[in-house]
Amino acid sequence: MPNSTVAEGFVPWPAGFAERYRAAGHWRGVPLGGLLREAAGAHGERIAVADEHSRWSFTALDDAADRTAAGLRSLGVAPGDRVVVHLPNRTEFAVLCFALFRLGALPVLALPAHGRTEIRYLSELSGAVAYVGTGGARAPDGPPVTEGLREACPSVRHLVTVGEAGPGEVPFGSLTAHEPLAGPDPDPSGPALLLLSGGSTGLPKLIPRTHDDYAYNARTMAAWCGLTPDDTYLAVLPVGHNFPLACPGLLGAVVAGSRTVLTEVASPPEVFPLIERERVTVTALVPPLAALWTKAAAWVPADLGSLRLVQVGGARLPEATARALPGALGCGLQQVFGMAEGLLCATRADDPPEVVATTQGRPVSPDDEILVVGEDGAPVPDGTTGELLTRGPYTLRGYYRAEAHNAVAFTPDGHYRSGDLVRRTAAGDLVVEGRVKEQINRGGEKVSPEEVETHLLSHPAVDAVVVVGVPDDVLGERVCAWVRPAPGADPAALTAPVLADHLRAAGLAAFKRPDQVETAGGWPVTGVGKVDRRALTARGAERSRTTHRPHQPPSKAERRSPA
Ligand code: OOB
Repeated sequence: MPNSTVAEGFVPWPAGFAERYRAAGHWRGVPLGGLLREAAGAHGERIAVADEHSRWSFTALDDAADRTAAGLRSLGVAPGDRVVVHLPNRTEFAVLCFALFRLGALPVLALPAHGRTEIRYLSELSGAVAYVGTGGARAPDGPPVTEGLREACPSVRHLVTVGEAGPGEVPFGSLTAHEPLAGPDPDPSGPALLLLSGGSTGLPKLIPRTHDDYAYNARTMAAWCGLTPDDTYLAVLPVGHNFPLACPGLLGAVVAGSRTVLTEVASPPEVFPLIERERVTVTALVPPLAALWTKAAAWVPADLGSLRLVQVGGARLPEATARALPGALGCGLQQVFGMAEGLLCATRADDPPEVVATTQGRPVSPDDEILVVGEDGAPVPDGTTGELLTRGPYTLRGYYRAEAHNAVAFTPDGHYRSGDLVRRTAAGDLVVEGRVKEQINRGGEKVSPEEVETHLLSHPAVDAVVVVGVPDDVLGERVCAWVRPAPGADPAALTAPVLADHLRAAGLAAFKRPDQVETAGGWPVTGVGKVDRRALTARGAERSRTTHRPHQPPSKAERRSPA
């Protein structure tokens, strides 16, 4: 029986827009499972996905998806149900997601780094009926991920395990032992999956992506990157993230008949030999990884000659890295400014090198509408920085089950307020200049200050806390916690490792742990009485300069500062 709650939490495009996107050929009415079916027809025995454990042809993946869909159905997973997918970069991720697409159930895409807290939150928010992971007892760090999940979140009826299943867990492999599912296709205009947002304020939200819009997303990016069946795409970023999943990523590769290699390693000594062995042609990186690979090319012995395109996105790419990367890795660079909410901007292979080095490109669809507006909400001229608002054929019209938030996150005419500050050049390319949203971008990983603050507040020695992002040479930004010690607590005991342990025990992802901790008796407030986060960011940067360079005499400004 279809689960009506999916539709209840989903905001569709107004009918006029939907008609326009169909008429333009953007929305083809083919569900995501159908993309794999088409690829199996066209590319049959060619390899579709591979990792160090297994390789699947398009035909074999297509068949496994049908069988796994039947296996999930036999567990009681029904069309419209949500299933938390918490898997590393392994081929099982592809088998499972296509099985869920076939069934019309929705993957809720968690990241491998997520811990018990995030998994519970996502399960509750989505009302998930099942969780698929690599075994609750094998949390990389922190408490077992699935410990108490079913009790805390009674909608979760099944724990499915890739690898060795523990007591009460269903082995993933047993799901494929079923006869292929023969059922009706899901409605292509309905939601197909739920992506996790970085969060503009408060806790991360769920982003519904429909079959139609996500297929268009993947197809458009595959074309933008010129993917063909001769390409091999390397998924090195966590494939549950929109960038390596569909920009063009795994889905774009399936659409184009390219091969996807999934890997759990990212460090040059491990991944460069893999690129050589698999003859990888295209991959996607975040800026810190792009900088590391660029430097490592000089000292890691491997033939990277197969690489033709490296996409970099998720956070601001320093210009120096953008200029050095093509020469060092011997390939083209594409800057990508994207968001799980939809809009994708990217540079193109035929752009002048200057544009590729200094801009984040332009929207990839002719029907992406963008507005750059000032504080008064009115559009600003090209060359002036303002907030980016957008709507289009693959940009959401509302977060899932978030009515109150949607009222502020969207304009009345349906533009999504990205929270990003951009400038449009005369040629129409966008340059990301900053943001207005309260979010920390730690090397592409998004951290909600409020979420970290909530967890730090539960530490007995913490009386009050404010979390900000401080500029960092390697990460772009690091997580800095300003802590006011509780009365009687020893400020010297409130170190980064101590707070990290607290967050680890709470089951929060490692990338949210403060890299820097500063103590203070209070903080500056703005004219309207709110915490002055900008001042705390500046102070955090200043403090780290003074504490991390003990051998340098303090500058005049530092000597004057009371910090
Ligand atoms: C990608 O998606 P999300 O949802 O993790 O994060 C989106 C946010 C953007 O709103 C922006 O604040 C930031 O990440 N961002 C960039 C950027 N690309 C993303 N900031 C500066 N420069 C860039 N190139 O991060 C994402 C999704 C699809 C493709 C690529 C990245």
